[in-house]
Amino acid sequence: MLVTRLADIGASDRDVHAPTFRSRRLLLAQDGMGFSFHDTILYAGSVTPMWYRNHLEAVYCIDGEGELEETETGVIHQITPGTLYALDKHDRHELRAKTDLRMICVFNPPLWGGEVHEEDGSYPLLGAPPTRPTHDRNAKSVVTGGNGRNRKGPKD
Ligand code: 9YT
Repeated sequence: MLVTRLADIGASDRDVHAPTFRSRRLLLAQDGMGFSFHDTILYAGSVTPMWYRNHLEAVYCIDGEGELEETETGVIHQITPGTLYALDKHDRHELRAKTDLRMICVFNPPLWGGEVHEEDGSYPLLGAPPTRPTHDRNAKSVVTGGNGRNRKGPKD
């Protein structure tokens, strides 16, 4: 079992600052879950165009208010706590935060950490996620400070 806490994520590649958002990455590829799990704050008044060509992403709003525009069609969705959207077609989109927006984001394949948006609003694909046995009863629990201790990187 892995146990990690937001409060323990220190300055590391798990805490990414971008011009329009801050993303704290609680689970990354090297954690072996097959997805990454982020707690992201998009800043009030910000506009973020995105296009995750290489990833599928599900996003669940837990705080704040905003607007999501599907770039292809111009369709606009209101984003409020309890709203989830899933980019199942690698959809181009733009997120406009009316207030600070707190979003829980899940990426498949998982990010490795440190990724920032490329010019087209995508994240690069850095490598295949590691696999781990799903029924290893002898595996030890891991409690991590969240800043990379106890965790393996893509080159390990
Ligand atoms: C929905 C959203 O917050 N997108 C931008 C950030 C991205 N989800 C991330 O890196 O956590």
